[in-house]
Amino acid sequence: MDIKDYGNISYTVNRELEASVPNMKGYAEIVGCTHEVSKNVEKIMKEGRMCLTLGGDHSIAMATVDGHIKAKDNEVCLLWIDAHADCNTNKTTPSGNVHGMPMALIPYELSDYWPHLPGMDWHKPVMSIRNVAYIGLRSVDSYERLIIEKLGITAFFMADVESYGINTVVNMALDRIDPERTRSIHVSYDIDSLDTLEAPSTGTSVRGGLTLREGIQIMEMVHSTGRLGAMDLVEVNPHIGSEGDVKKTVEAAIHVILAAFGYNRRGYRTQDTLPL
Ligand code: DIR
Ligand code: MN
Ligand code: MN
Ligand code: MN
Repeated sequence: MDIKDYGNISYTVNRELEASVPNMKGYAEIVGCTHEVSKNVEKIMKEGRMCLTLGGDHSIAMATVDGHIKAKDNEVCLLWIDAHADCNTNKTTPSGNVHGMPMALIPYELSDYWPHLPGMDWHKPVMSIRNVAYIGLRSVDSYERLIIEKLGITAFFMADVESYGINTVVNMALDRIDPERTRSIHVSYDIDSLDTLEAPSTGTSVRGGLTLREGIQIMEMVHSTGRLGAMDLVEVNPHIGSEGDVKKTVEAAIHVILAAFGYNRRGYRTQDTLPL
């Protein structure tokens, strides 16, 4: 497999933007970073590559999805694997954390709920919420629930994973967001979708989450469609927890990524060329 590390994103911060929007912590940093992320994802994908973006704060997904869509002319669907719905606006947020907002910035259907965002002129809502599905939800704010129900967003909560099994959930999600099975798939994978026991080193961990086995199965299934275009693996925070916690979390992230890019738990046939 031809893998290229494009390195870290470097960006400049316009400090004057700092307090220009209420209830968005780190706004100036996020504005500076996301624009660069979007340009990089677009460029890398236009080189014919799949793009894996490692985070870091989930707010980067507004940029990775933007770059993906610019590279693929709109034929994209989005799987959002997360304990949280991340669809607060700066008016509904209980925390001011922008990683709780990217799903409200991505779809057309929520664009009217935002004030002008200075410095974010490059960013336009880029896709319909009809092409988005959540998997793994178990910590949803009341305004987020209202948005999910009002817009009819395809959402598989942990209770659905429990009832149907992860295999059926992934198939139902892809049926809903890509009925023709033609779109480039963007997976935005928050490591906190996994249970705290599997991935403790993350900022807002919630018990009762996906097992690593379920988390891997999602990405094996996405890989087998042959249409994975881009993936974000976010919210791994090595400053949280013990050395053992960090090791466990990073290992979980690596297994999920390996599955996304073709590592096969069955092993390989002798005639296969190794994907990695
Ligand atoms: C909560 C927690 N819904 C908020 N959200 C997230 O602050 O918006 N935690 N995304 O990771
Ligand atoms: Mn989350
Ligand atoms: Mn988050
Ligand atoms: Mn998230």
